[in-house]
Amino acid sequence: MMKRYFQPEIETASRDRILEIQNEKIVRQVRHVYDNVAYYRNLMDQKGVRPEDIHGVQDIHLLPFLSKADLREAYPYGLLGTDLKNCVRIQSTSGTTGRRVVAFYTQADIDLWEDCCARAIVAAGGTEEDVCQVCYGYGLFTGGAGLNGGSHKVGCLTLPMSSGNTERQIQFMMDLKATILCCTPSYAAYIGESLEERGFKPEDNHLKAGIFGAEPWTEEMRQSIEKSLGIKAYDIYGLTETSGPGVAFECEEQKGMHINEDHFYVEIIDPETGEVLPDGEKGELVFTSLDKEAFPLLRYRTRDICVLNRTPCSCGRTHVRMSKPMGRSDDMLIIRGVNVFPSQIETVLLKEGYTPNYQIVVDRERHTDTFDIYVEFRPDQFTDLMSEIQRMEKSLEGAMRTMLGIGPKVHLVAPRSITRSEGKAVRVVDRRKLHD
Ligand code: DLL
Repeated sequence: MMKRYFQPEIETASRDRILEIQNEKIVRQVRHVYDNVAYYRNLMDQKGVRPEDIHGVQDIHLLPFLSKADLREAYPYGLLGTDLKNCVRIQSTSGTTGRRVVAFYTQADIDLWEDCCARAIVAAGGTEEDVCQVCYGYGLFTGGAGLNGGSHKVGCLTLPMSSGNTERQIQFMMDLKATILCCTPSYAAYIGESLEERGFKPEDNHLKAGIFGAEPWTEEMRQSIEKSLGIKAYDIYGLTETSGPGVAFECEEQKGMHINEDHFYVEIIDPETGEVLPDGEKGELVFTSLDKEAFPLLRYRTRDICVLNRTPCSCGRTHVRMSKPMGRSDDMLIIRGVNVFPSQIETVLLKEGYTPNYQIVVDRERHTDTFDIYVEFRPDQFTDLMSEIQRMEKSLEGAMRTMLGIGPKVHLVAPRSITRSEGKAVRVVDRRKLHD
């Protein structure tokens, strides 16, 4: 039978009940952390906060924040909340941006994490009838392991593909009639493109839904993927520090992601002052894990910028919704003094009828920033008529200037000449850092 929720009693619990659960858990969790994590105990002592000062979530603001800098300082075992012998797994980030996070899990932690992913799969229409193709990376990255575990819990037939080898992805997808696709949105777009190249139409595959996350993507990108694969595309959010994917997920409304509030307490803060902001204001997401044993982070600053929405959702879930992250405070480029988010560029490209295949290159020449965007022609637009190329480039430059308040140099390049990603896309090459 089609289930609407994986754990209905908690996913549709009354707000009073959710608060009751959170209050109960936070008291226990702060005690657990204070007793077991010396690093955080020191931070609490420095701030003069004792576990008995925390009576419920209304007191969370008294606790110190944890940041990526703390994670680096405490690496690898400094934030461990239990004996290593109780841990059964680690997962880690790729460390491409210079941060390597190693997160630890007990079996109970993995169980709760997989529940969160199972909720996301059921929200996307997943049942035991489904064939769920997981092409997030397996291994240290949390994407593969998380969705794999969730898919098992739902009872889907799970295809543990991992990322890459697109030829094989397509063969399994078609031969085994995959109905749910899990991967990064940029890889989903690439799979769509590859199917089209092989002469498949959207209705030729059996997919009905996709669960895409791990990197920012726009509404325009959603529509483009939905069209090319003939599916409904759902967003999923999470980070290694909080277990992985499944902290929040979209329902059929596709208007924000429900945060699993029985496991994560969420705050939005002003990234400059650390002040807690009221719902509806844009700020940095801060999570407190309410029941993790091995890696129990309290008030962890994600650097992701977004807005919370507590209006009731027609899907029946009562958990608060977060907007799509509108970039990270550390993803923002400052070019000639102007703040530029890659998502703004993606929005313009898709609105103007281009594909989401682009790369931003920023450099510095004679103390001035240079700003170039490489964009692929669509195969049907491709021309070698110089005047036509220049006209298209100028037109795109104008649209970019209107959106960004700063004009890039646009270079149209041949279809498929920008390297495709199988995991998180590399959208920005900032060469300025090499000189400074
Ligand atoms: O990306 C976990 C994940 C795997 C999420 C699969 C969803 C699906 P990290 O590698 O630690 O973990 O990267 C976490 O990725 O702080 C966000 O900046 C970004 N991110 C994750 N999901 C989304 C999303 C995984 N849906 C960082 N939209 C986070 C935008 C996202 N950004």
